[in-house]
Amino acid sequence: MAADQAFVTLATNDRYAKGAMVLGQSLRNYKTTKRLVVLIGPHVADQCRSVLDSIFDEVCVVDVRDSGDTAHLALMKRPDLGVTFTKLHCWTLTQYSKCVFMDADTLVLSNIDELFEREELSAAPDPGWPDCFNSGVFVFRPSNETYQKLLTFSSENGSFDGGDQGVLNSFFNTWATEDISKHLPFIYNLSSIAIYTYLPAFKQYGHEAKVVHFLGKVKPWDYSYDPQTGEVRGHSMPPERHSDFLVLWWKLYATSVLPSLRLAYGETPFHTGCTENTAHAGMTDASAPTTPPALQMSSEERKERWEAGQADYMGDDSFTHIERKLDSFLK
Ligand SMILES: *[C@@H]1O[C@H](CO)[C@@H](O)[C@H](O)[C@H]1NC(C)=O
Ligand SMILES: *[C@@H]1O[C@H](CO)[C@@H](O)[C@H](O)[C@H]1NC(C)=O
Ligand SMILES: CC(=O)N[C@H]1CO[C@H](CO)[C@@H](O)[C@@H]1O
Repeated sequence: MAADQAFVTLATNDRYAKGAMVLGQSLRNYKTTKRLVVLIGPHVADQCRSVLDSIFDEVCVVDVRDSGDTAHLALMKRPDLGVTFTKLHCWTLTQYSKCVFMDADTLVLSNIDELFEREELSAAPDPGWPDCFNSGVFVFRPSNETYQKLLTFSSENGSFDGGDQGVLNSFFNTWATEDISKHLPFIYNLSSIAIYTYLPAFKQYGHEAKVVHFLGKVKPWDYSYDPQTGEVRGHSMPPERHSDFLVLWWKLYATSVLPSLRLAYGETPFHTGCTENTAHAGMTDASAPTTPPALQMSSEERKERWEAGQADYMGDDSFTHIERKLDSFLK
């Protein structure tokens, strides 16, 4: 039974690969009985691939540009949707009857195998627009037919937010109204770090969270970590953003993932993210940001982001949405 069901994630570069490693390790730690699959882009370093190989049952390299099929044609038409097409590739995993997709910027806090009792397409409401689902975690049934339809759909119609969440919400457009069992509970099963912006509710319900989704532009791997003090640092990170979840992510990375990375890289320098090793800390891989992105934005920037579907869920603008969302769920 479990052999034909899988958790699936996606890493298009070495930074997201670290996220996938931590996610995969967290699923293993909570003793999932499902298979673990990671889709990777062609640019992920061999060293990262070998570490992914040790955590996941299957590592699938997806290069839409080389595919020569409908995906390639779709990409020629909509080059802006490159990463989206890579993610849609999860529908081709037809060796599995059912899968749960999880973004590489999520982390599980308990065993969540019960998600496989749900049907396609189950997902949690998006905190910014609750009538849309968040495509960070969703239940789906691999199918070549659905895959082809998704590709045609997105090349014809594009994506209203420029990414996979827009495509998937337009395609599975009855999600909001059709079947409430396809709504994963927001608080319990997809509690994002955004909850921190509504602290009273978080204190009340946060301990029941099963999945943390590190929404927003700044990802856990963009910070740095001091294993000696257990402190997570980021240049523009206000002190209250030192969340327990972020520390949890880094502890898992430093204890379970980093040793394997060090082995894989050997003498080759790489971006560890940890501050104790100054010789390595100064090095960055090609995809690492040279300046840490600022958390504080002007309202102009925030508005632009919001309209581009990249709301800063950790910022001020999220409070009212989340409060409304929580109220509606917790009645
Ligand atoms: C889906 O397509 C792939 C590639 O063409 C093929 O290997 C696989 O057998 C197909 N799956 C099903 C269930 O038809
Ligand atoms: C584009 O969207 C419209 C409206 O949702 C839909 O009817 C149509 O089938 C879509 N196009 C494709 C190629 O799927
Ligand atoms: C506490 C709670 O409501 N947890 C729910 C999380 O989602 C699973 C299924 O995905 C439900 O069975 C749980 O009740």
